Amino acid sequence: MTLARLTYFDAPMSRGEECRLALQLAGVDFEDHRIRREEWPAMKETTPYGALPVLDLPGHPALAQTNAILVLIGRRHGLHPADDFEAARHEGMMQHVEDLRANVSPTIRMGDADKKIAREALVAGYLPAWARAAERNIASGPYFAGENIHVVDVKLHMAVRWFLGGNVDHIPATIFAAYPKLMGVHDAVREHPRIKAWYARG
Ligand SMILES: N[C@@H](CCC(=O)N[C@@H](CS)C(=O)NCC(=O)O)C(=O)O
Repeated sequence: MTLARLTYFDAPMSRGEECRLALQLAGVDFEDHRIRREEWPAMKETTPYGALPVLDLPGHPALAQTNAILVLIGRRHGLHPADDFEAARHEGMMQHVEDLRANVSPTIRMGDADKKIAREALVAGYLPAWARAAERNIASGPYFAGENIHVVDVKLHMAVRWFLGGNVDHIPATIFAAYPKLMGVHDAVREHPRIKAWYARG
């Protein structure tokens, strides 16, 4: 293996897509290894933690856990702060996005009636509280820490994008519309030339 290889499901979503976007932002030439759902059961126990994404770098064992992957890419390519306190502050926000996933993802596997009840409760309570907390911790923009983009911004972008397409039943596409700093990070990442180039590649 001579290239970095990022393994994830074949969809532009969630933790895998944020690692792809971070690699693209970093200018890393990588193999975008996409697997089919049918391939996953046989592969699961071969991965470090039984989950994707996994990053393989030449000369190293496989690396898993999304935030660890993002921090490594960020540290190596100037997309994560060198100052240890500021880095920890970014990692706090990255964990905040994982907390969002931990609260919303269980509803994916619910039946329709339970899903509706659970998601309406999230819309009434958890999701606005999550967004208020995100908003309190974002600088004046356009990015989380101000003028410069970091891996945390990619993660916030993906969190907002999850709902923005209106594809999550019972959660309005506008759920984060009232939070200008959060939306601003989403938009600034979307408009970054390297991110635009990723989606323009066809
Ligand atoms: N804590 C892990 C969670 C990884 C995770 O749950 N990945 C999901 C896809 S986003 C997965 O592999 N699901 C299939 C499974 O758990 O079998 C991380 O941050 O990477």
